[in-house]
Amino acid sequence: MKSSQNSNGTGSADSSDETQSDEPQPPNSPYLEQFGINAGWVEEVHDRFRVDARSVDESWSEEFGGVVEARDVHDQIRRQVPQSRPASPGPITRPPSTGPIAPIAPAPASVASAPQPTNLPLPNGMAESISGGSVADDAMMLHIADKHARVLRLIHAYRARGHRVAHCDPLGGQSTYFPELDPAHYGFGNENLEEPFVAGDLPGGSVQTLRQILTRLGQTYCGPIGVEFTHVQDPGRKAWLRELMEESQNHPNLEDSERRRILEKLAGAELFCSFLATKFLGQKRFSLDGGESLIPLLDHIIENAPAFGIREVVLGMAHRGRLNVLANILGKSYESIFSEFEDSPDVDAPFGSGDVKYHKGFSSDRRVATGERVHLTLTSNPSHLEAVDPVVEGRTKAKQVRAGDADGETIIPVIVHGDAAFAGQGMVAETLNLSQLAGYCTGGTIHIIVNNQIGYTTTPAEARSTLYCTDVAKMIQVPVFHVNGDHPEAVIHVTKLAMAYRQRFGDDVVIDMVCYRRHGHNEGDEPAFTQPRLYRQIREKKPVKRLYMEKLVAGGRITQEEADQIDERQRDALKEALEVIHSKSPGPDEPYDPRGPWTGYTRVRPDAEIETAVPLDRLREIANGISRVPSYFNVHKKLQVILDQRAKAVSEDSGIDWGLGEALAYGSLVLEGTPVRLSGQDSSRGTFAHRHAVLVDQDSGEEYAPLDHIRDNQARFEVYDSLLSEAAVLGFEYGYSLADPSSLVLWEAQFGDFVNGAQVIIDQFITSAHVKWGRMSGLVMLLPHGYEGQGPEHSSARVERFLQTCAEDSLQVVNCTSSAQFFHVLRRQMKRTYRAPLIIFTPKSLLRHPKAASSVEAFTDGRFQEVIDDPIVSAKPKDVQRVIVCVGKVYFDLVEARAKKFEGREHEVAIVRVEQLYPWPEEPLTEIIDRYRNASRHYWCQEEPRNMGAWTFVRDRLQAIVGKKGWLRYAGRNEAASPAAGSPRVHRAQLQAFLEDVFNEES
Ligand SMILES: Cc1ncc(C[n+]2csc(CCOP(=O)(O)OP(=O)(O)O)c2C)c(N)n1
Ligand SMILES: [Mg+2]
Repeated sequence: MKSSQNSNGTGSADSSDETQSDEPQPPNSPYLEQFGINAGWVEEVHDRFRVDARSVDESWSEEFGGVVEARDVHDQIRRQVPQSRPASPGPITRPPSTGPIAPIAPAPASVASAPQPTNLPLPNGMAESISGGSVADDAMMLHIADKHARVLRLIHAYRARGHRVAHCDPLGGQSTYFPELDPAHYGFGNENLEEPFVAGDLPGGSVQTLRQILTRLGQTYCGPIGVEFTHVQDPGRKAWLRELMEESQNHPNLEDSERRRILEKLAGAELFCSFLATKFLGQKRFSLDGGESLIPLLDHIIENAPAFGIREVVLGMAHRGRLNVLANILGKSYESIFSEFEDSPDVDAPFGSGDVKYHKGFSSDRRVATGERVHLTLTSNPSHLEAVDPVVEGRTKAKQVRAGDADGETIIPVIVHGDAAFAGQGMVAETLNLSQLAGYCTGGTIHIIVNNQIGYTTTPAEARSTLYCTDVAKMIQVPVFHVNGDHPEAVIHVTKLAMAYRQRFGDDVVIDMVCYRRHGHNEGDEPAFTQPRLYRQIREKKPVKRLYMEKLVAGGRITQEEADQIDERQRDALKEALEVIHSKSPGPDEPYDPRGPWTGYTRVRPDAEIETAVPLDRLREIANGISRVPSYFNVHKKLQVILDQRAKAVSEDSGIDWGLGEALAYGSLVLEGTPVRLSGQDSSRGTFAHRHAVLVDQDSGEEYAPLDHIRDNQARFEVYDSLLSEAAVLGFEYGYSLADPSSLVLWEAQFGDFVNGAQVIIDQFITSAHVKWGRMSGLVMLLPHGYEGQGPEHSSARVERFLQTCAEDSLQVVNCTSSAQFFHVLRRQMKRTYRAPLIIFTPKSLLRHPKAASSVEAFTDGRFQEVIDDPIVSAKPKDVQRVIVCVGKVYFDLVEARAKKFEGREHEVAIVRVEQLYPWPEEPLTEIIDRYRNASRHYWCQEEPRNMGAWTFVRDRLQAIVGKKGWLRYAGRNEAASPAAGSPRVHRAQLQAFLEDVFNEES
């Protein structure tokens, strides 16, 4: 039902107008008396009546006083006040003395001239028609109700819009006037300040003077803290936060010991910045100067973590202040950090090319003041801003799952962002969107924006279309605290609120710490080139530590000597560390010894192949298990047929297709104690309706995953249909794999073509994290790939791009041609202690191709074959004239074409499948090629265009194997700009053309 406060047509769910949202509004409907709770509905009828009198039942016409009189009734009622009311004195500028209230500047002309309360009497008969009482009493009653209602609107306006004039900007850039916060906007002036009003749910009494009301509201919502929270739809969350803030008036009330700690942390932050600046002049360090309050903020989270039951914090952050955080929060030794400035890394470190100092991760155990320990992990991250966000989330999730922390109460993610990046990067929205989804929820992330009001040289006006850099976060219904970074106590206060909120409600929270950047983007930049006026102002600003220290000294909280001692201690520690590094070279700061869950895993690829076969009775148990549902469960009829076929395929050995092969792999792993987690768009059913890992009861809609119910004491099987994102979901799964090497973690693209939407995660993490940061991952990517005439966006998973990054054992890249091969490679991924990401180009049409199905024996006896020799010709290798080495489903096209073109002479052509492209299977391939010693023609055949697929990767490697036997020829599509033709006819013609080529006896 539409309520009176929403007569403009916007629903309460619309957060675009928060003053009109779901807060209780004063009852100002003219129909309230007569129609009680139906007043809103009557108003709705009235609204329709006003637009078109014929659209409502005739009986209403009289009620609404006829067409013409009805039109303005609502407005008139609102404007009526009794004769005795004094004329409005106009807007007040600032209520006197009792303390700061909202900084209310004189109203602009438009507001001053807005309709003010007038002294008009009610028109004859109006009051009677409403209440049936006497004119004078009713008019008075309405006047009083209206006045109180206006105060309640004012109160709500402060809650919703107080942040618009809050003093959040240390550079003083915030507005000083916002019309809805001006008492004059509601018809109040100085003469009303001492009048008592109904204060609704505002703490301080149900009746308060306007001055008291304004004072509390101003202090709560318009000081150094501005809060956006009325967009949160849940009344419970909103009320909880509102009470906490209004009771305390958002005043920190800290103990002296807390104040001293803040000062120490600020001193540590500031001295670290200035020390690096003087000792390592001109080197990039992305200093925190201007945003030093980040350090006491993070310190507060960690120090207070145990009190909230938190024992581990997983951090992610970009360049700004990272070194400072490493030193002052994670406790990375100054020596280690300085040694990186001296560029004296340990050249014998067991992993590759490394990374710059402000990207490296670190972890430590920190003992807090109470003696309890908090484990801290700062995730390594690339320059690519915000790309680390989903990685932090996935990593946290895995840690939570391993620890049995279902609600995310003991292990929490904290991500520090830049203002420009938070507003600009789509990854932020994608990651926020994961936050409440089953399978991805981490119980709430504390987001901290180091809002220095600039991004490189870009100002906020250029960097975003939104009011705040944090506006994107409002989409997930979470509070946003804007706070002035020059007020460290206020920063700590919002941190307390944010932590408490996160722990209580399991939601994300955002702290927008508004500060400034004292230097250029990096220390070599001259900021005045682009922001001369801003930097003139910044140059004159006192650093936050100085401001705070002066405040504490002036308030008698600390003596000047004590303050100096704090500085001195920090300075000495820094100096000492520098001396140590000059006298001895420190070792690598993050030893590459696999620790914790990684103990026993290795990045050194084993030479020996591992057994991955599974005994027949185990296969039967799995096949029966996945075909079984609880007796009450009503499976779709067609699916029941598929389930029955699956059980039979194993018991009768009638061919195990792709979907079943995959299920057998997962089933065997969970029975062996290895958890399986698969996520991707529509992955539970499978894009191609081949997986059916989750069944849906046709009556109740209940879901059931048979793979999770094969046996009582099995490991978890989880499959999640993800949000429609590639980058964040892949980043999440990669992060998950970082913290859990003993689970099979898979991400599936809907079509492999969409994988380039996640390119940054692939390039910056999956393929290179090992050599940059020494991080292992056993993530599996399933990328449907294959040329089937479905056009340029449903054909190619961009094989070439993965192969281009293959070096130093960065990846394993496979393209299997049978269900058993798929089964074995999935099992191999977990059965070895070797961990490297596995890219699998998965099929589409082959999913149901009888030739891609495998016999039971291939599961009970086999293992993954990196290369598959031709089963037809291998008995008579000497007869082979032509060797075609291929990859993927084109193998089946080649076999078919050979049967036609070399009918009766098939044994003259060997078709060899490379199932693993990287690591390149040189040895088995050499053995096979050498066996066909009489062959004079050697081809590489692929279905992708020549400039794509594996050709450029394979050419030199395969030619080296073919050697003097001849030159390697290419058979495949011609070079192309787009991966595949749009027309199925062209697609077929291209296929025919290269099949002609490869079997052409003249060539
Ligand atoms: C995805 C991406 N695009 C561009 C850059 C280059 N870049 C580095 S820092 C920066 C500005 C970041 O501004 P902000 O997020 O406000 O952080 P600040 O440096 O101000 O702390 C840019 C554009 C990058 N690192 N990543
Ligand atoms: Mg910035």
